[in-house]
Amino acid sequence: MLLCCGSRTLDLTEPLVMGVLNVTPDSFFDGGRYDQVESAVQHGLAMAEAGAAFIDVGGESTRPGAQPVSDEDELRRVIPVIEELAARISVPISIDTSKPRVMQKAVAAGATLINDIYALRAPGALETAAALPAAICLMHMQGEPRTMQAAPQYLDVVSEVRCFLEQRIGACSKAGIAPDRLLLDPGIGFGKRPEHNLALLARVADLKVHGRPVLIGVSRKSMFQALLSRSVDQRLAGGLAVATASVLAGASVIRTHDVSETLDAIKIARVLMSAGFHL
Ligand code: 8Y4
Repeated sequence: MLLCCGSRTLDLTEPLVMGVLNVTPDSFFDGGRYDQVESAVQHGLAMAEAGAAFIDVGGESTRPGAQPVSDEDELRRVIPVIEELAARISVPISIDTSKPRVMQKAVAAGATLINDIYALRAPGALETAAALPAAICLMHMQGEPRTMQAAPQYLDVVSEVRCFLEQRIGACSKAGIAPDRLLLDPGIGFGKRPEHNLALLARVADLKVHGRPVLIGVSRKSMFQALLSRSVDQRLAGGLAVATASVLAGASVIRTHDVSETLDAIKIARVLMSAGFHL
């Protein structure tokens, strides 16, 4: 399975890790200040060093209840970090945004993957992404971040997510985006209750619509509060268990805050598969 990522083609035959680099004020960042740019860049470099295959730079919090930010604020946070990382490492940089102007400037600054939780549904996003030399992660979300966890509802969550991904692949195709640029994502925690998240994780193989690779992001998410009663800094083991299970079930990319630990878990999943493990 190949992913066209700007001028590069990535081989997704072996599962890869995407490291999360938040440059949002609710983590530690308010943008632009040299020391903050430098500490974000250092964190990105450390994740690349640890073996991340992508560094996902995000300037808008997508946690439930988070406040939206302006184009200008988001650009001020992400662009200096992307420019500096792109100058210093060859690891593909991903831009976590739904805003067309941020997509454009981030790709100009060196990003080669657009990670959009709205799956290019914002006005102008589809056309903008089509014209840029970058791969795209299409994620499913029911509702919007501010309210999505109020009352998630599905008749059949797996069919509905599959159907959504199918529709977005179709919209991409109509806009001139080749399928080899697409990565798919069920959006764990985005308008989903724990039982919806579990149903999707149990069916990762069914989410590979048109054979495209699937990304799974569970790192530190609130499903571990519900399942294990663990606070954010106590969710590593739960995340590794889900990463391992997802890879065994056919996931191609794991998005995580914990790169080296997740790579170890993936390595175990892979050697188990080589030893004959199958679901
Ligand atoms: C603590 C820390 C509690 C982080 C919650 C969180 C995904 C994603 C996010 C995902 C893709 C998050 C931007 C949510 N999750 N993009 N983004 N897939 N493609 N919450 O699952 O990490 S942010």
